[in-house]
Amino acid sequence: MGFLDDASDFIDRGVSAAKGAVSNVACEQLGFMRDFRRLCREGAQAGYHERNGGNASYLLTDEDLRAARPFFYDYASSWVPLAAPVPAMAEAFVLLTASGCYLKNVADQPAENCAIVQIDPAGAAWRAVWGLRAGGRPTSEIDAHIACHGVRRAADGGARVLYHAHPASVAALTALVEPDSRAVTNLLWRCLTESVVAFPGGVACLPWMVPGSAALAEATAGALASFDACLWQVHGVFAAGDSCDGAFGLVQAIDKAAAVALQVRAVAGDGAPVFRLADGDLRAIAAAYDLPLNEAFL
Ligand code: 2HA
Ligand code: ZN
Repeated sequence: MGFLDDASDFIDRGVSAAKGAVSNVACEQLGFMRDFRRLCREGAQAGYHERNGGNASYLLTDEDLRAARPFFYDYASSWVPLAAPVPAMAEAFVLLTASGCYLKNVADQPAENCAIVQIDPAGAAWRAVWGLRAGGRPTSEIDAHIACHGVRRAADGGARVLYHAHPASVAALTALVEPDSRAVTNLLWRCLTESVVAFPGGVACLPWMVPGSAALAEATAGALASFDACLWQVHGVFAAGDSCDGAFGLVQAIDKAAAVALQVRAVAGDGAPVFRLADGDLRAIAAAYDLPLNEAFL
């Protein structure tokens, strides 16, 4: 008996649907759910989610939890261990997209394409308390999501949203340059004026790793301790935000800069561009907007 069987078992009881009908509200209509559904729709419309590409998560606040709890199943799934314990996430509740789901379908069918999971008191396992109405399990990148929420929660009270997208520009650019965080940040900062405004701390860039692996989860959590976004070589980007708009906007800004860098490279070939932002320009923008520029990356 795998988790799939357990999930189908508790989901077949239809408890959530019944509760929604009685109160004439749906978990899907809660504010955090609506934001999350819109994030998935916007990401799909932006072309970031071919097939089942990409995934997202949202760390519930106490207020969200109070609003959502009445919709939770009476019988949660059985506990499933995480690849590595994340003590900072003990007892947290996290909304995640489902494994294999197409993000374009999340907005219309959240209960089938998402799960709310509860983390156990040791931060070592999760169980589904809502969603997955058609069975299945949360995203294959759940270990990266929980580990990253953990480092952010431990450091600064958390980035509510983690968003993994597949912009073509990021896959292409990281095929052309070494996965060096400083070099990649420089490229993105210097080819587009607003880049330094969107990510003054820079971006991390990891070498290629197997998607969904414990190694990728651990390395991404390490990167997210210091950066708001981490590029995965020839794969995509994993970004943190205080809101769905914040995480999505950051990915858009990285996508735009990566696309410009590629266009300049395609046109200029080996020739140097006529203009790139210099250190002084980046410092001037940071000073004008009072941004915490990562000087070590200049
Ligand atoms: O959810 O994008 O990295 C599918 C993926 C894995
Ligand atoms: Zn991916």
